[in-house]
Amino acid sequence: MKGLVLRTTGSWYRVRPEDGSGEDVVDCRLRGNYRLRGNRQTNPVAVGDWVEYALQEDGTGVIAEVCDRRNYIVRRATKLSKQTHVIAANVDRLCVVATLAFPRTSTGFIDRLLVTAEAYHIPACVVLNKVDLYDEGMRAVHDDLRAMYEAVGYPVCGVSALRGDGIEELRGMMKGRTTLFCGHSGVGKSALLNALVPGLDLRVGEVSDWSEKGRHTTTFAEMFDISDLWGCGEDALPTFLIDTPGIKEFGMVDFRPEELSHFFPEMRAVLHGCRFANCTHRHEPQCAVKEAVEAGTVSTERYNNYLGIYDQIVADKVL
Ligand SMILES: Nc1nc2c(ncn2[C@@H]2O[C@H](COP(=O)(O)OP(=O)(O)O)[C@@H](O)[C@H]2O)c(=O)[nH]1
Ligand SMILES: [Mg+2]
Ligand SMILES: [Zn+2]
Repeated sequence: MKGLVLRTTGSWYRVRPEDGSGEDVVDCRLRGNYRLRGNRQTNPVAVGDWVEYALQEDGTGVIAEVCDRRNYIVRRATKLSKQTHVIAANVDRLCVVATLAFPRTSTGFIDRLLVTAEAYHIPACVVLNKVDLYDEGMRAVHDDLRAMYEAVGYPVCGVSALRGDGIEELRGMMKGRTTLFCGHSGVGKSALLNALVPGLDLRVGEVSDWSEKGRHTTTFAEMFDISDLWGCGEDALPTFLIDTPGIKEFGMVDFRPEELSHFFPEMRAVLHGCRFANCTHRHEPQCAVKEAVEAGTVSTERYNNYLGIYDQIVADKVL
């Protein structure tokens, strides 16, 4: 039988049968001799995967096979590990949830997620939550960030899960798609999903950065079918949201330093103009990217984040 993985918790996978409706789910395990495809991945099955499973007498299932993925997105399993963790599979959009209030998200973190989304060909957007907490200074920073990311082509949405600002707009952006929500713990991902989906009732503010300190908690993402927000039964528009636990640092994997600038769309647009084909856009003469930074068409902030990520990738390769 075929089904969709809605949740993974350690060795159990919650699967919804392809022809199942509403609350039908089967808790599955992996077949005992299941082979990891490439042994670098810590999780062979991720939320969003379609799987083939067999139903057991006790009502649980055994997953025999993971169907081909349309796409997926990965991060480093732990800080210095070479292993990768698949965050989710078969998604239409990555929604980077950030906030300028507490805990303030750096553009460095946002850009690591955006670069990864580019590398895996997943469209991305940025949601800035907690606008209800803004003072004038934060409002100004918000407007600058919005201008910066929109100029690159990423939709930006200012919202308040608490007060309701921007929720209707965000709902419109989710419609008919599978959207993956990623961001630091505490930025309000769960609160946002609750605001988007009446009755969802996710726990808010439960996982604090403090309790996770020093240990790497297993990542349990969860996918919600919210198709019924836009019609009923057969007519409902297939719409899914994926909530993820907070990511402290987003570890990128498998990037080569020389290809990094291709994942900054505004740099990709000009880098054919560099004098050297293998230009790294750091210290080379006649670099079209550096010229674009000076002309203001590539923002200094994004360029600095490029340099930071570049150095980090190089350092990781040496390890
Ligand atoms: N003021 C304000 N607080 C919010 C907002 N959204 C979430 N919070 C608070 O931020 C904390 C973390 O929210 P949560 O949804 O658990 O964050 P998550 O870790 O990203 O899922 C909770 O105490 C929420 O009440 C918002 O829009 N405004
Ligand atoms: Mg949460
Ligand atoms: Zn260059």
